[in-house]
Amino acid sequence: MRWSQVWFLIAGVVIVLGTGKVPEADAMKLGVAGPLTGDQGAFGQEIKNGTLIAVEEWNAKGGLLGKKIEIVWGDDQHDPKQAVAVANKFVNEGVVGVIGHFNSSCSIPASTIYHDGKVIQITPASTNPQFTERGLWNVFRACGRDDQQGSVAAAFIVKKLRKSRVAVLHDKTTYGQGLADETVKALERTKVKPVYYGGITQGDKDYRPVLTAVKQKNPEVLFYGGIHPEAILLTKQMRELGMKAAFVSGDGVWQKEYIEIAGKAAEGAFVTFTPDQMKIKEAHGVIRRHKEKFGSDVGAYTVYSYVAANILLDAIAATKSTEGTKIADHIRKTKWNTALGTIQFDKKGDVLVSPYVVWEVRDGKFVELP
Ligand code: ABU
Repeated sequence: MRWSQVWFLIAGVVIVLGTGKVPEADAMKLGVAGPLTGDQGAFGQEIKNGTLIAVEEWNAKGGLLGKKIEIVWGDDQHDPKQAVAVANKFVNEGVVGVIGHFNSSCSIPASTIYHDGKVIQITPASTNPQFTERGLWNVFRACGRDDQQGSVAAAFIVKKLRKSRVAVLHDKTTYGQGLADETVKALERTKVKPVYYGGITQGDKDYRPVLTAVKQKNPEVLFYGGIHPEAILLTKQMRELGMKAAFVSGDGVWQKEYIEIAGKAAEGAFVTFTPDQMKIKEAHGVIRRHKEKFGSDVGAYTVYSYVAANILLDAIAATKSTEGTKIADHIRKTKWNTALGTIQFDKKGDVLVSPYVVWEVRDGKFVELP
């Protein structure tokens, strides 16, 4: 052995003993992906914070199978191509599983890469049915699905608001158009046919031309399938145009930024999402730790991300294995006691129970309707 090699070895030992830090090669790598930056970054931050809290707790208890857990971040910027690049990077780096992505348009193409790499993927937030409808053994979601969410939105419009003139817009994404279509299907089951149906382009700044066309149809409700950045503009611009229609949307708009930026225009908007997490006693611990660590309340998908990470890490610990198929079998057959209450998965990877309710923006806050 040459002197340079001896010094290299000594330096390695000093680093490990001196800092207590586990060398990267010995860490258990967990992939966490979503729109970590960009206009949907607020949702990415929820995934980031929820998984960080989970991993810190695991590492404080000694890690996983004797190794520290290290998060490998993947910023897909809600772009399907970036998501595939992130997925390939994760598989090549040997992650033991993935929490993500946020957008269905990212989770779905990425899931094929994870499948081929035998990597488990649990999305905390992707609600498009196709994520779990393609027979992949490696996919799970902690959240519900848009066929459930769309039915609740349609029933609310028809039975609670008692409206039948419904215009439908979507952002042409897998989630946005998918949710719009599920809502339309459910509306049509009650014989309500949309007076307008069309797509907008994500990232545009002026939706007044399409809103003017919508206004001409005199709708009582504008249902929007999409995420909050565009919902902010649509809500503001429809009010600027004097449109009085109720604005109804889905979980992609259950975002504090929607209310903060849309301001008064958001008042009275309705959004479907799951029931108040503050009422789930098991969630109180992570909600409190989030406040202590980040100084803010959890968002829509923070606790979902925390739960998804815990299920994956628990399954690895229980099976004492990082083999994808073993972990997947264990996740499927286990009744999970989580921060969202008891969760069980079906064969496809969907949760057995996922209630949706309607929230209204009142005085600058989302308020769950009875
Ligand atoms: N479910 C809300 C938005 C994320 C997605 O499914 O694309």
